[in-house]
Amino acid sequence: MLVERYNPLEEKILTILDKDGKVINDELVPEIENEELLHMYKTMLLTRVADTKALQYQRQGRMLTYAPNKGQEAAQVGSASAIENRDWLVPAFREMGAWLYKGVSLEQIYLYWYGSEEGSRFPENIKMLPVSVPIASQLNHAVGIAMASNIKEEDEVTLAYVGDGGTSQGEFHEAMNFAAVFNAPLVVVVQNNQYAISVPRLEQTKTKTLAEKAIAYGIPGIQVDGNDILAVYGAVKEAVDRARRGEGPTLIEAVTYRLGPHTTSDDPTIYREDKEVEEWKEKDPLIRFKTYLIDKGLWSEEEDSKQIEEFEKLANDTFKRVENSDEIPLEDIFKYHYEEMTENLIEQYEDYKAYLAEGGR
Ligand SMILES: Cc1ncc(C[n+]2csc(CCOP(=O)(O)OP(=O)(O)O)c2C)c(N)n1
Repeated sequence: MLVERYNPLEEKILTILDKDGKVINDELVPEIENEELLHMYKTMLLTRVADTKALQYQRQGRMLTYAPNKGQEAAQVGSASAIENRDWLVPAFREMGAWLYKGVSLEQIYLYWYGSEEGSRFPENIKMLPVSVPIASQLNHAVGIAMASNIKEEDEVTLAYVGDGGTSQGEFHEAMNFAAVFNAPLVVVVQNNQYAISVPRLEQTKTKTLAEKAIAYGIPGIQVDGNDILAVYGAVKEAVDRARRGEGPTLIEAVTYRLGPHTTSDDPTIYREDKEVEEWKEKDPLIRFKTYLIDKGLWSEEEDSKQIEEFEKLANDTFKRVENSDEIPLEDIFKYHYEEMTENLIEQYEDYKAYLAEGGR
């Protein structure tokens, strides 16, 4: 078992594909069909393209605040591809690859960041909760779902996400403890992207890893190279299988890096060195997986360029549809905070209406 072989207290981290896309742990390569490998790669690529585009739309004043995913695609797709349709996915807010993999459309994702709650209304067959911005609050919901699955004797597992910063919230501890005590079929993936806005991981906690926190809850924990999609998949799949067998929750720390800003309101050059970013670019999860697929004869640079063009067109067409959809009445923003609008809200609503009437956006 990977969780026994890679004890976080011994600072062991699971890597299968090295940064050049070469397999360094042959016997640990998970069994994944070729077609599935390609689907995983294409989902990562779509995430990269749609994410880059979203940042541009925001900079052009066409989108609200946006939280970029660049650099974290393997942690997202590698984990989401290890669950099945019947399983639940509980997001934080930086998992575009996982949402796409789960079947959420790009249109809905763009709608969400465009400010429409319609972006959170998923079709019935997609078992995913809406994006959760209050840090770590989603984890208690995730444990609740997993406990309910046990009570209802449903054969389903819940996969939940949180960031490195989120592990300092009270909700993280409550959720992990509840999950362990009630043997909930839950897998928590911590996307350790090294920063909680400007707070570096080293200032977040005194423990050497985030995975070792599992030990205090009495559950398995493992640290994986979050830029290696095969390692992420392998660890999450093992945890999902364990949960489905009724053996309770697992905590997985995917060590990755946020290559972009925290959100579009952030300037990361203030708190981190370009050199560090450059070093992490060398470990780009997308390039690593692409090299692996090309070496396996499953993909080529030509196909890659063509696919990028197709995805760029898809992103632009999708976003134009979102922009041109007239689905968000302005009053929605103000109307549903309270049963009746407060004086303050009425004033803000009127102000904003006037601003729009003058041609503002
Ligand atoms: C309860 C709560 N406190 C503060 C914030 C403001 N906030 C938004 S993102 C963030 C940092 C989150 O860091 P991390 O969990 O590492 O996730 P990342 O943003 O790096 O993906 C904070 C403090 C919030 N959204 N919710």
